[in-house]
Amino acid sequence: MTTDAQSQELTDGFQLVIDALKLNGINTIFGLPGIPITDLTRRAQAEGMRVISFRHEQNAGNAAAIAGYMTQKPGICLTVSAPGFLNGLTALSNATTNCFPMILISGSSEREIVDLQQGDYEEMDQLAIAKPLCKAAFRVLHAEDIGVGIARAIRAAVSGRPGGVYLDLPAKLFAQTMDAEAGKKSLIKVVDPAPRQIPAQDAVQRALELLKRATRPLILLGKGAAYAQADADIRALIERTGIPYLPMSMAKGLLPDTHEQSAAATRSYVLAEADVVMLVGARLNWLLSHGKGKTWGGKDHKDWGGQRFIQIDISPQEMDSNVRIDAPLVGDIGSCVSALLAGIGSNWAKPPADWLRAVAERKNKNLAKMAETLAKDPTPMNFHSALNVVRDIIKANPDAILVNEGANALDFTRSIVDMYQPRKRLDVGTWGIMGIGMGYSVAAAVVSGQPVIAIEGDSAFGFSGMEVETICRYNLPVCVVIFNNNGVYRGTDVNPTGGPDVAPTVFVKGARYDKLMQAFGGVGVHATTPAELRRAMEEAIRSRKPTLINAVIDETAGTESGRITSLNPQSAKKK
Ligand code: OXT
Ligand code: ADP
Ligand code: MG
Repeated sequence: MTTDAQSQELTDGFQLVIDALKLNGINTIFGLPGIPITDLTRRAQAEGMRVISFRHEQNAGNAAAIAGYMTQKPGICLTVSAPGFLNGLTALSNATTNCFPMILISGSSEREIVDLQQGDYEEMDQLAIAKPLCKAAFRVLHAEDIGVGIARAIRAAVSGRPGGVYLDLPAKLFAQTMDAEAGKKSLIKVVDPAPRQIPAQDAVQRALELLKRATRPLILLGKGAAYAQADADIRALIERTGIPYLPMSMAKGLLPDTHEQSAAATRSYVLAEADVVMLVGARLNWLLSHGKGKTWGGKDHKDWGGQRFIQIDISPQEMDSNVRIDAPLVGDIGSCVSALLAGIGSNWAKPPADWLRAVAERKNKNLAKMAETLAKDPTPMNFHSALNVVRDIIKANPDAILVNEGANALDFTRSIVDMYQPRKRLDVGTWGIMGIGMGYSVAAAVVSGQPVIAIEGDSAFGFSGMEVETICRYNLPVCVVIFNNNGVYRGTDVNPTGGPDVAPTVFVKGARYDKLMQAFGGVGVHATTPAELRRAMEEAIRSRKPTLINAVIDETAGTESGRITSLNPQSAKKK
């Protein structure tokens, strides 16, 4: 029934979801259609949104997560109920672990039936399942609450420590109608979604005093620092203090890896020897050996190495999570770094010359050793000779985005391929997760318009490989390079029983992944030498055509788990 106060026009749940997203500047959806969200994808496209359809929801979810990391706006992943939702959930959980803002929106089945467990189509209590795996989870039951639901999801994803948010939209909601004018008024344009968090002045002073007293200071840049987009101030902080810095994997390029203060090439030395370490958007988790033990110069694997820590992080709870933080600096990185810069002024004393000299000597020795290894051209091609090519290509195309997963294919790429710009290296992150490759590549190309180079282990690629069709369908400038060594870590394991099954880590030998790309109209190249690889990569960058290069790598060249062999449990019992 309409009254005088109402307009004649109606709107519905589908429309309100689209309007709420657009009102908040969100114009891209990564998803996979089906009941009950097929019409939502159609109508979103009709309303001018970019709707990127994937072949599996995990890849759409990974795309949303990395879009969030690159843009500071929550990436949206849209899925169907139960199985689609579960497929997206790994990505949501991974986004939360990595502090990337995203919103997983899943359609869900009829509440009354789900709650009585009467066996609805794709029945599942999705909200309850999502809750422990993400930063926040909400459900909207009424069309007039869609505006609030989306506003809450956006705020939860991007404010404070960013993370993944689940938004449950039951099928019935989409079809609900309401007065169009009232619907419009119910929407919320979120004001200041990620408010700055200014650090306390005494905390800034404490940090500066500790830094001033250091004789062997070190700055550690993590992906939180890259996310913060405070690039110029971070660079100024490093250059004005003259302190050597170490970039975590995804912070590579925040300052060019060729910067003279980078200590990346002498990681073990600086971690063990530093006396004061300032963490900027990096956690003391497994990737940093929990801030203690032999890596940090401790006597045994759990012993403190004697370092004093300053930690800049937006999350107060991160402090003391592994070792004592002497100077916690809680706030957003932009605000913290500019407060430090104000305190540092223009005549800050550089670190003692003997520390800088010791770091530089070791670094230059390692760089020279690496240059020697890279100059070799063995047959068959190995990780080093192939990556020497990738290194040159990125140097010549610093705008290109590098996606990277695998074990050896990951670890060698990280240390060999220099990055020159912020947020250009996207990889397996905090979990060391396989399967991010094609989702990240699609989103990186869609969000930035820049060429994407994905360096993939052959196992890693398999987790999301079907998305090469997606890459072809949207004609994205993605060049996938598969480091094909016939398996997980190596292709040389044998079945000790002599039985017909191959070893668990071994794949079909000599597989031709390039033909997979050709099946969808992309360019497929089989490369067995660095020269062939170089030609194919140069052509891919020039043409911007979807390309997959099957780079054949010596199957004996890798090691178990790459650089993290020691994490494999070793039983004292003899095999
Ligand atoms: O200072 P030192 O002397 O120590 O030297 C260091 C640097 O100083 C130096 N360096 C340099 N030298 C010269 N020049 C330059 N420019 C330079 N830069 C650095 O080099 C060394 C090393 O430097 P780095 O790397 O910085 O230091 P280090 O000590 O390695 O750092 C420690 C870490 C922990 C920070 C680092 O190693 C790191 O970031 N590691 C991440 C590891 C990771 O996440 N790995 C992925 C997981 S492995 C495994 O779990 C895999 N799975 C299981 C699986 C997973 N993950 N997920 C799912 C959903 N299911 C299953 C699988 C299935 S990997 C995998 C597939 C593997 O097979 P593939 O075929 O895909 O791959 P291949 O192995 O290629 O076959
Ligand atoms: P890495 O793996 O590179 O070491 P982590 O993911 O472990 O990085 O750490 C990133 C840290 O950055 C998290 O603790 C997160 O709370 C923090 N962070 C993310 N964004 C910001 C920001 N804008 N300001 C301050 N800290 C941030
Ligand atoms: Mg492999």
